Amino acid sequence: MRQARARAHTNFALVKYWGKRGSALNLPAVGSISVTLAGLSTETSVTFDSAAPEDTLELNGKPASVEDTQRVSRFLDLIRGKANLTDHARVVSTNDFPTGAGLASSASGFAALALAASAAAELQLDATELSELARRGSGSAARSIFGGFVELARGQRDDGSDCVAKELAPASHWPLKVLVAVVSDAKKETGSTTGMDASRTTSPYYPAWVDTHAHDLAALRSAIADRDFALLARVTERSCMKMHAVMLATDPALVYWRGATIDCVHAVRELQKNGLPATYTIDAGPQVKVLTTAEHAAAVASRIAAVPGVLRVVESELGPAARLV
Ligand code: 2P0
Repeated sequence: MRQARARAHTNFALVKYWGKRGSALNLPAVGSISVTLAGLSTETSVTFDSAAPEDTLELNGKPASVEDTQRVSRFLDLIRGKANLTDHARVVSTNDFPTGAGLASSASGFAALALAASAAAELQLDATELSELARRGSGSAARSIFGGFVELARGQRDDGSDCVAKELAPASHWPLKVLVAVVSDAKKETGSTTGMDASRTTSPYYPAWVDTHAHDLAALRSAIADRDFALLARVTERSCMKMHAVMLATDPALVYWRGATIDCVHAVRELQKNGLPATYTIDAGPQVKVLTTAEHAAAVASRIAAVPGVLRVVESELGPAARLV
C-alpha cells in the first residue's frame, strides 16, 4: 500500500477563465489570474492498494456520488498511466466549506488530489508539472497548486505543456483580505464545464470575451506588481461582468446570481463611493467574493453582512501553496 495526504486551498480568479480551446486535455481558451485563499481548503488522502477491487471516493465523511467517483477515477488513470501502476485507490477528501456552491471546491479538490495521488504513486513532479496535471482534473485546480497571486497561462501548444500555472507574487507581497458573502448553500444548477461549453457554442459575446482577455491580464499583472488597488478593482470588476454578460447571453441563459448577489454588488459600489478600497467578483455561483485591505476589512465585512439575504460572511487572508501533510 502506498499512501500520501495533501492539503490545497481554494482560489478565485480576478481575471476569469470561462471557455475551453480543447476539451480532451482541458485547455482553457483564455488565461486567468487568481488569489489563493488561506481559509478554505481541501485535505485529501490517497491510498493505492493492490487488494482494492475499485477506486472509492469518500467526500466529507460520506461515499461520493457515482459521477464524482468516476471523475476522480478518470483522473487517477492519468497518474497510473504516468507511474505504470495498476492498483486501485481509496480517496478520502474533506472540504472545510460547502461543495459545489460557487466556492470552487473542484479547484482545491483536484489540486490536493493531484499532489496526494502523485506522491502516493511516487512520481517526482515539480510544481509546474503538478499544475499541468491538476488542470486535467479542473482548470482552476492548476492555480491552487500555488499560493498568493497566481496566473494560469492559456498556452499555445496542443499538448498542453505550456498551459501551466505560476506564482506572480506571494501572499506577503500584498496581504489583502477576502470576504465571501455566502447567499446560498444550494448546489449550483449548471456546472462550469457544461456552462462554459454552452457559452462557447451559443453566446454571441464569446468571441469578444476571448479577444479582449490579453488586455485584462496585462493590466492586472501590473496592478499586482504595483499594489495598485484602484486598477485591480477596475480590471477585476470588468472581467467578472464581462464573463457574466457572456453567461447571460448564453442560450439558454446561465443565471448564477440570486437577488442578494446583485445587492452585494451595489453595497460594494456604495463603499467605493465612500472612499473605501473594496472590489467584488462572482464565479459560476451566487456568492460574492469581496477583496479589501486589512485596514478596512472590518468595515467592509459589516456592510456586506447587513445586505438582506447574505447568510454569512466568510473571512480569509491570501493563502499558501498546496503541500503534503
Ligand atoms: C475561474 N471558474 O476563473 C472561473 C470563473 C468559474 C467562473 O474556473 O471545466 O471548475 O473543471 O476546467 O475549473 C471554474 O471552472 O472548470 C472556474 P473545468 P472549473 O475561476
